[in-house]
Amino acid sequence: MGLDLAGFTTLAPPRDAKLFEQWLDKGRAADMDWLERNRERIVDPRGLSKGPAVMLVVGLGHARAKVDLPGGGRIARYAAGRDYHNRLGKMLVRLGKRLAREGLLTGGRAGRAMTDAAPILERSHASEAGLGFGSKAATLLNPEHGPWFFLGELILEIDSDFGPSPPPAGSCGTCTACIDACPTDAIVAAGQVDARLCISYQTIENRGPVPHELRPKLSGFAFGCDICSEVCPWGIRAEVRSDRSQDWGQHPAVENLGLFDWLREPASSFKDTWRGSPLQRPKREGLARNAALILGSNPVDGSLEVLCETLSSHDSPLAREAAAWALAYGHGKDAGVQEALDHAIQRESDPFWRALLLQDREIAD
Ligand code: B12
Ligand code: SF4
Ligand code: SF4
Repeated sequence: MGLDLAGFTTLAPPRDAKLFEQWLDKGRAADMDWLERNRERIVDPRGLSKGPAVMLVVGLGHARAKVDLPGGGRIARYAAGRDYHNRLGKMLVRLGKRLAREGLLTGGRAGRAMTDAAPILERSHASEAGLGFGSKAATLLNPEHGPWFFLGELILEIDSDFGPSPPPAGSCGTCTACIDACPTDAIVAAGQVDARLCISYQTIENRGPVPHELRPKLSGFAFGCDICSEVCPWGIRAEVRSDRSQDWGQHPAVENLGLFDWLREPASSFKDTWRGSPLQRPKREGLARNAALILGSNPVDGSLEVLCETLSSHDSPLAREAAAWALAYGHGKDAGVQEALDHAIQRESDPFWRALLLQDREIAD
């Protein structure tokens, strides 16, 4: 059905449940409250089926070359084309229907199809289903696809006992390339990522301002981050061996729009512009924030004007504040910047945003 990897495991508590709970207890989930809310379900997913069932875990490759935006800045490779939640989700539903048609399911139809935003610990179940092995970067690595594959699951009532499978041969060995390369030191211990420090969290999931100390470290990533995958020897090998750019395509907005466009996108057209793309997730103001921060660290021809325009007239305080930081950090000595910042501070009545603007203003001094 076009899937690259598949394996069964029992519908049972994931092997890494304890590690997940420790991760939550240390606050490493940042503001992703849904993980805490679903703690019990994640730690024991047996409630996902009424009767005895197995979990079919599948993998879909997405390796491709790095994705630069026109005019500068980058996005995570997985996000360049079609949204995997839709594509993989549909594949799983089709697969479930087909298994049912062939009379293979005890209950007559497949149970829940899941990918990503589901209350289960996907990487742990996937390693038990034999799809890959856990790594120091926390990514699940597969010898053929490296870290470049998505995971999805289907709950199936089947009349046989499909137990866990051993993971494929491979390991990190003595390598520490991802830990050494992570610009924000987000890999706080082998296999443990603190989302609060991770560029991927900050540029995709965080709905508020990115902490000041992380802003200069985004390393050109305006959405997601691939650094720990790109430096991984398993990732480097897979990039060439299993390129999937043709299958996933490139969204027209990724192909044609640059960071200036992200800052200028009107609210009325945002949905149409980004329809079908994973870049919709941080919403219009999140993308504008990210664009401003990247331009602040890497000023280019014309960024001064676009950032001034954002600071004075964007309707989102999140975007305006990011533009203020970008102007102070990247253009602080340019004519008119300090005045523009003073003006923005005077106009801002909300104490939360005003305090951040004052902090930005100090950078320009
Ligand atoms: C929340 C989340 C995030 C958060 C937190 C990530 C994290 N590492 O915890 C943020 C937003 C930062 C994030 C980023 C990314 N994510 Co994400 N994310 C999730 C999500 C929804 C839950 C993850 C979770 O529960 N984390 C808690 C930790 C404890 O569990 P874990 O991440 O699975 O990590 C395992 C290891 O840490 C291991 N472990 C713990 N301690 C130790 C110690 C040692 C020594 C070892 C070896 C292992 C180990 O146990 C865990 C379970 O097996 C899953 C989907 C899902 N429902 O599971 C996708 C998922 C993990 N993400 C995915 C992807 C693609 C990414 C990014 C690559 C996206 C990008 N390019 O920007 C980055 C990679 C960052 C990284 N190095 O992990 C894929 C991973 C595919 C793969 N082959 O690994 C998933 C499975 C989504 C999917 N359906 O494909 N993500
Ligand atoms: S995704 Fe980027 S910021 Fe997050 S752990 Fe990997 S290298 Fe670090
Ligand atoms: S870069 Fe090295 S240590 Fe990190 S995940 Fe890849 S093999 Fe493991």
